[in-house]
Amino acid sequence: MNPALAARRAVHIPRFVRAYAAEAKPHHKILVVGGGSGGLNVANQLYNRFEKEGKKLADGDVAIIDAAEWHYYQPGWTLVGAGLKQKSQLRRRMTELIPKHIALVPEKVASFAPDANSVTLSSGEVVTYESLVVAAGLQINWDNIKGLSPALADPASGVSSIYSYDTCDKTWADIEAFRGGKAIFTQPAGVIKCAGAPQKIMWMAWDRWRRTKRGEAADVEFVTGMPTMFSVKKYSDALNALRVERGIGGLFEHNLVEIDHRARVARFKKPDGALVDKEYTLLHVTPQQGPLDFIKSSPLADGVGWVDVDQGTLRHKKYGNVWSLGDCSSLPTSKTAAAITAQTPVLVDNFYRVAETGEVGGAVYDGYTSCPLLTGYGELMLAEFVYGLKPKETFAAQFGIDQVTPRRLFYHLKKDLFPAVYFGAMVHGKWFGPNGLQPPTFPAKVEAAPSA
Ligand code: UQ1
Repeated sequence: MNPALAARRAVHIPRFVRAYAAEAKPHHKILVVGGGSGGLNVANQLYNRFEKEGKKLADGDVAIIDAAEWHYYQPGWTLVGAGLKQKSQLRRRMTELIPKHIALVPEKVASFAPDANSVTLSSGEVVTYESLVVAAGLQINWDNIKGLSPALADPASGVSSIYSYDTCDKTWADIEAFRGGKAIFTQPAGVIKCAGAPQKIMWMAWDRWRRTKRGEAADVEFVTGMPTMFSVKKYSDALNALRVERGIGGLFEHNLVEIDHRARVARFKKPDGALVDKEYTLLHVTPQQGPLDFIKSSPLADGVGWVDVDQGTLRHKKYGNVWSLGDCSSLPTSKTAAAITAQTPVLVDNFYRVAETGEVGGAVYDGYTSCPLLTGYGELMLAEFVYGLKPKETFAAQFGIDQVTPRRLFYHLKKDLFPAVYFGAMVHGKWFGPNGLQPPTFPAKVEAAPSA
């Protein structure tokens, strides 16, 4: 046996602890709140940037606060719901993902005190910082839908959701158990992460039933609190045409508010307050989502509860040493891991230039985000867009391929490439979305527009 492995065995240290983080201290130069996609990506890219510039930080100068035992690849939960992956493949222990030069504070944040450059942990301890990056994600409000929790807990209810680790495999079990009847897929009114996921799982279920000769018996309906299939018109129109072509019902501006899982009735609310009850055999629920309470109640929040940052620089509008990205931020774009691949390098560049010169540079986030819309087994429509809901398609730009047409190549990006590059590179700060492994470069300063 190799000596390192023997030593580990001797003291019963499991393999995942090999990269165990630097020591947590009462003060860190850079404090990152959240060890999800945004937090891990930004903590590593910040460390790597200072090192590359010859200003290597000491072990523990960068710390991540996160109490979670597991880190989840959430974009994979749709694949679990569609029977394409095992959920246990898509998570890692947090300690396994944090490199030894970054500290892990395995606690929850209770409150922020940006005027004192500190956060208070739920243990009561206070941690101070020079700079703070908030990448805490969002909150799923399961209890906003009356009867949802007991419906999810009952294995025979036919009610499931791909929006949690605990319930995403129930979705696949329900799809497989379905023999016919009414199948309803819901999307709430308001902001959610990955706004395409509520219909992706519907397209997969529809295709699965069709391929297994259950299509005729399935009456499928998409019931959404939103006015259209998708926010970007180009993709929305194509998805709506697909819905009609496939004989799938569409009910818009109907927001799920209550489930009676014994009677198998779902209740929806219309904008005018009218209630509509619908019977179902299978119900896939996308829960309501919003800002985390500890952010909402903090001085960092905007009027809604998101961390109030500049949409171009990602710097906090009031506190110059505070930054934010990902789901918890106020950035007016769709909340996805793909968005984080574009946000992180901009944040890091501006952060570094502020540290060096006191001012942000020329890095400006254009709102890039992407939604790989599974439309069936072996096909995917790759929506990519920027602020203003304008398409910005990587493959259209490079190869002249219109991404509104579902393709097998895109399907394999989502199913095979993205999960691999996520754990192989992105969590280490080494994946740059459409740029691949190549970090984008930014001008030191935005060129002033030439005067007329
Ligand atoms: C991406 O980089 C990424 O991260 C791993 C995803 O995973 C969730 C994505 O969905 C997308 C679309 C990207 C962007 C990358 C390319 C090559 C378009």
